[in-house]
Amino acid sequence: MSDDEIILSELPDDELVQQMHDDLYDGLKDEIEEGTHILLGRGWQPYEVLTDALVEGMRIVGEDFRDGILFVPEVLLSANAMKAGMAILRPLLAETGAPKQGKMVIGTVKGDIHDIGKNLVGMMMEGAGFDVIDIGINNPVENYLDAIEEHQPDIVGMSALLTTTMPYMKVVIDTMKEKGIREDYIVLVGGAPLNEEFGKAVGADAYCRDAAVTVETAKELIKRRHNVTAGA
Ligand code: B12
Repeated sequence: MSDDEIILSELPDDELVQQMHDDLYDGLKDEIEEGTHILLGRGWQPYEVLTDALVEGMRIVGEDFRDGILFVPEVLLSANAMKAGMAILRPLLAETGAPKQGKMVIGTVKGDIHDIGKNLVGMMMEGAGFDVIDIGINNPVENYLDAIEEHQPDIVGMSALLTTTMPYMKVVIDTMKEKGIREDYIVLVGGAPLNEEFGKAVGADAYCRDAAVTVETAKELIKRRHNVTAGA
């Protein structure tokens, strides 16, 4: 059977998810949108669609990008297809009616244009009841400072996907220290090349390996902060 004869809605769940991995790999936006709708229609939770179909698909893309099998133009198409699926899931994830938790400013650091992970963290945080101010990609320290001043968030989140851009997180945190505002905010960092040790080394409150961990960590740190304030 050739590819164009595949009718997504006729595939059982596991084959459909497999097909979505292939379609994400091939950057087929319409098919990813269709597959996302079908899984939701079958009662899948938005978070399951996100992780099992989209994030897992992007993981495979990442491996072949790393191994020189896929190149930037192809990965861009995959990223666009993934974003189309995420756009369908976003309002559903935000709809949980969770009580308000706090405010987060999030952005990708200077020199770095990767935004899928950041967007995903933003979506999940919104779903958990946080107001999220997304300052986008390629942010110099001034952008973080401006957003902090304007929005007075509880949390500042920084994303970096490149080993060459992740040291910039320290520039932002050190500048916050110089201005005497570092301790006023919870700073969370994330992105594929980071780890816990790096998070500590740059002076963040926590490194979070994925969006779900970010939500849990954010809630925990906010709670701790409130307890400290209440006890003071
Ligand atoms: C998609 C992609 C691209 C797309 C980006 C499209 C977009 N709009 O984002 C395009 C094609 C543009 C691209 C470009 C490049 N890329 Co690229 N890219 C990727 C790829 C395949 C997937 C990234 C992704 O979206 N993952 C899916 C999301 C869901 O995962 P995530 O980002 O890790 O996010 C999760 C966590 O990390 C965490 N998290 C993320 N951010 C934050 C923030 C906070 C605050 C918190 C708490 C948590 C958190 O939670 C997220 C959700 O669970 C990765 C491979 C990989 N293994 O990561 C390479 C990768 C990151 N890219 C790489 C490279 C080299 C490049 C280029 C330099 C290639 C080139 N020659 O031009 C350019 C750089 C452009 C630039 N200046 O930024 C390398 C980096 C290598 C390194 N050691 O630095 C990687 C690792 C691929 C590889 N192995 O070679 N890329």
